Amino acid sequence: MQQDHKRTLITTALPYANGPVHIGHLAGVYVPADIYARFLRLRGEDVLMIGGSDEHGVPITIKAREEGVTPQDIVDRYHAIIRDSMKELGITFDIYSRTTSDIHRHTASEFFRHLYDQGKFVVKTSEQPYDAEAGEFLADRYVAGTCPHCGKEAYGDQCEACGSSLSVTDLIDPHSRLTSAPVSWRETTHWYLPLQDYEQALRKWILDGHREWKTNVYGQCKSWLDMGLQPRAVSRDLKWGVPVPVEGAEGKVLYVWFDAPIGYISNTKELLPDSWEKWWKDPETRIINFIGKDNIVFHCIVFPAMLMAYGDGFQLPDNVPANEFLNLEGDKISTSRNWAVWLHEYLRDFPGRQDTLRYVLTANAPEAKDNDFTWADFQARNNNELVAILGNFVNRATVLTHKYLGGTVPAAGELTDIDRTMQREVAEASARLTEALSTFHFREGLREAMEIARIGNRYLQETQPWQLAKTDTARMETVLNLSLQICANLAIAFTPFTPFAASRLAAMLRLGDLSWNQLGSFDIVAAGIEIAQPELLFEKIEDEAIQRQTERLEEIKRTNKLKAWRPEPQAPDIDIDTFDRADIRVGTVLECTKVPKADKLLRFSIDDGTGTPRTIVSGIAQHYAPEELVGKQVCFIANLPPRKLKGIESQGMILSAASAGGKLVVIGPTGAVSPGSQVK
Ligand code: B3M
Ligand code: ZN
Repeated sequence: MQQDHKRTLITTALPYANGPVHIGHLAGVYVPADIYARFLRLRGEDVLMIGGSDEHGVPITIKAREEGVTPQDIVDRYHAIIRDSMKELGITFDIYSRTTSDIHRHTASEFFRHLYDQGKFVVKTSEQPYDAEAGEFLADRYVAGTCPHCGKEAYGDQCEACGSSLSVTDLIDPHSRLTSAPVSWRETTHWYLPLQDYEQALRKWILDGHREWKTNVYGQCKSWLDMGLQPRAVSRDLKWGVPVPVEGAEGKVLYVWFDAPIGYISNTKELLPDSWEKWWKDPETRIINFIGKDNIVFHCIVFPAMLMAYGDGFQLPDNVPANEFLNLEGDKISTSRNWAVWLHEYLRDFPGRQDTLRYVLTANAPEAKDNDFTWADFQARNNNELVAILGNFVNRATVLTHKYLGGTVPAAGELTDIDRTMQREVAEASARLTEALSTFHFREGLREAMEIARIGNRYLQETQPWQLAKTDTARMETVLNLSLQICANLAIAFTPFTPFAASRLAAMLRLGDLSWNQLGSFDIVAAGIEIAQPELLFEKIEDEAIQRQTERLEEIKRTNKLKAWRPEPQAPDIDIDTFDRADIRVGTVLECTKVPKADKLLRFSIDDGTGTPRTIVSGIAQHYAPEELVGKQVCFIANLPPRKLKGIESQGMILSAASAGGKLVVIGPTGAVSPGSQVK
C-alpha cells in the first residue's frame, strides 16, 4: 500500500438503536472495521474510527409503541447496550455517539438548511397514506393489510410471511396500525434531492475512478446508475426525527437516511471540535466506510450526492468495503423473529471469550457471498484452530524455554537451512497478510496469520528441541530463540484479529509497543530477558456450552412457530343435509390403553349408551397418557365404516382440535350428558 494519504477516517454503519447488535452486524461491519483500524494503528498511521447509534427512523417508533414507552426510552436503552457490548468485544471506536445528540441535530439541520438555501432541493406534492382518525400520515410500516401473494397479514413495505416486498397500494384492505382505520390518501409536500443531477459525476467517480472496489459494491452501484437516478425525498411526515428547519414544515422531519450518514460528521465534530474538518475536507484524508450490503446505495450514491451538493471541500469515500450477510444455522438473521446471536448475551454466556467470536466471525466472514454461522463450526474453530494450532505452538515454545532455560531467552547461534527456510516462510506469510489487510481481505489475512503458527508447529516438529536438550544445547538454544521470535510475530499478526490473546502473549514475552514493521523479522524478542510464566492463550469449549446455545435456538424456533400460527382458511360451504348425515355423539371413556408397537395409537373402550362398549382407535398417543381420559366424555363420529388399525377394529373417530404448535386436544361436552346423546 503506497502512502498517498496522511490519515484515514474509518466510519462504521450506525446500527439502529431498536435492538441490540448481533453477529450479523459484527461480521459485516464492526469486526472488519476494527481489524482494519488496529492494523493501521500498528503501522503507525493516523487513524480515526467513528461509530454511533442511528436513533431515528420508523422501526424505533414502532418498537416504542409496542412497548408503550417513548422512542427516547427505546434508544436510551439500546444505545447503552450496543455501546457497552461493542466496547467489551474490543471494538476500538475513537467515539461511539448517537444521532439524538444536540451536536448531531444541529449539524444535520444545518446541512439541510445549507442545501435548501442553495436551491439544491426540488419540492414535490404527492398523495401519501393517511390515518384520518389519528390525524397522521402513515409510514409504509404503519400500514397493514392482506398480502396479495400469500393471503397473510403483511405491512406496507413487505410481507414477512412470504418475503415479498410490497408497497401500500399492493395491499388488500390496507388499514392503519395506529387505529385500524382504513387508509385514506392525502396530499403532502416534501423536499427531494434530484439525484439525477449528480449522475454524471457519480459515474465518473465510481465507474471510472474506483474499479478496485469489491465486485458486489461496484456491481450494485453500476446497476443503480444504469437504471437512471430519480429525485429522492429527504423529508417525512413523522414526529420522531430532526425537524425540517424551514418555515411551514411543522410535523415534518428529515428522512432517517438523510440524517444518519451526517452522523459520521457530527460524531467527528463531537470528538474533535477544533480539528474535525481536516478529517473530512483535506484531500490527504482517506475515508473508508464499512457497511453491510443493504446500505450500499445510501453510501455510494445518496450520501456522496449530498456531499457534492453541499460542496465546501467535503471528500468522498475512498472505499466502501461492504459485506454480504451472515446467516445463523441456515436461516436469515432476524431481529423481529429473535433469530440471532446477540452480542451482549454472547458476552454473558462466554465470558472472556471475545477473541473466539472475533476469530470465528472473521474466518467465516461473508466477504464475497452470504455465509453461515453455526455453533458446531464455532466450537470446532476454537478447539481445532485457536487452541490446537496457535495456543499449542505458543505454549510449547514458552514451556520449553522455562523447562530448559529457566525462562531466559537464549541467543541464536549459527542458522541452518531449516531455520532459513522457516524464516523465509514466515516473512512470506507476513507479506501476504499485510497485502490482504491492505486490500480488505480479512479472511485471507487471518489464514495467513494462522499460517505463521502452523509454520511454528512444523518447525518444532522438525527440530525437536526436547531431543536437542540432551545432545546439543547450543542448537537447542537457537531453535528456542527462533521459536520465541515466531511467538512475537504472532503477537503482532494477531493483534488486529484476537487483540486480547495477542496482548497477553506480548506481555508474556515482555514486548513493549508492537509495530507492524517488525512483522516477519527475527530480532523482536531480546536475548537475555526473562519471559513470564506460560499461560494458556485459549481454552477448549466443551459440548455442554454449545448444547445450551443450540437448545436456545430450538426454543426460539418453537416460539416463532407458535407466533406465526394462523387458523386454516374456511372450507367451502356445505348444505345442512350434508352436515346432518354425520352422526356425532357423546360417549364416556371406560378404558384406554396404548396399542402395542404403535407410537401414535390409543385404544378406547367407550360407553355409547347402547350397553355394549364401543372400541375406537385414535392417533393421539403423543398428546395424552392413556389414564388421562378415563372417565371423561368425548365426542365421536359414530357412522363411519369400521376400520382396522393394527389388527383392532375401530368403530368411529374421536374428535379433536389441532391447536397452534400441533397439540391435539380432544373435544367433549362442557357439561355432563347421557352417553349416546347426539351432537347437533
Ligand atoms: N441504521 C441501517 C442499518 O443498521 C442504518 C445504517 C445507517 S449508516 C449511516 O443497517
Ligand atoms: Zn405474503
